[in-house]
Amino acid sequence: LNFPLRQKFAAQARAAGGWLTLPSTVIARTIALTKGISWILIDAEHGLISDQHFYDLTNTVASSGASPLIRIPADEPWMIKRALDAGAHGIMVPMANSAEIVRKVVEAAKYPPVGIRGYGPMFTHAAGALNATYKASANDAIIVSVQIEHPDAVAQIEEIVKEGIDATFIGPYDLAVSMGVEVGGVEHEAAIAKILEVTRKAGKIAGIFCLTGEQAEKRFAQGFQMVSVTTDIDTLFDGFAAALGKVSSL
Ligand code: 3PY
Repeated sequence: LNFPLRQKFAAQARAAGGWLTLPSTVIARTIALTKGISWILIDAEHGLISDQHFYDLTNTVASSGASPLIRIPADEPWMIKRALDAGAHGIMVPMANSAEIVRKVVEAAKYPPVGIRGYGPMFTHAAGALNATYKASANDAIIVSVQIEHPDAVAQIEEIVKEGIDATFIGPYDLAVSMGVEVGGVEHEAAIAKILEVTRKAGKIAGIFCLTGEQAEKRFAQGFQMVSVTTDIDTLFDGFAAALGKVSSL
């Protein structure tokens, strides 16, 4: 299996991603074909996407040259199984608030003897291989990322990064809400800096969600390696607002 996002990780290169909340293959392809995108997060936590859309979206993204990752709604092994069986190149798990949760996530994402993932890779076309060929390299190729977005996770970050994950991925908005602080305030940025430092010291990939190119540039410059630049729905809001902003007397 040869995943574009793995290639970025191996090259220690910046991995810029798009965020898909709408179950549209047209939108998925449009974003995936945008120069500079190496991964797309298919959001089944907060987006309108559900597992019946997984197969078409993963295949659209992968065939457009980017890695499809699926954000599942919660840290449930059966959700991890369904996302990976649709050929996702990786998963993102929200609210990974303890090392124990993270250990179970990793187990669910790996075939035995490493983990407990059930065998059903008949629809993993987006990963580039099926059945025995897929199984032979899935454990090494699949990207496991966990979201650090709660003070409990920040408190356990040293233990979390020792688990068999590839990446921590900060959800800055949830982190601010769960910490009870302002986005971009001193405590918020201190928590983000700590997660970044501990993750990188452990040799893992540090990721973070951003909503603009300016934010993404700042986070890459700080040392983050996997950064989203905006979302489909935010782009629509911003584009319409910008166009309407030029029209008077509305
Ligand atoms: C957050 O910022 O909380 C996220 O998880 C990104 O959607």
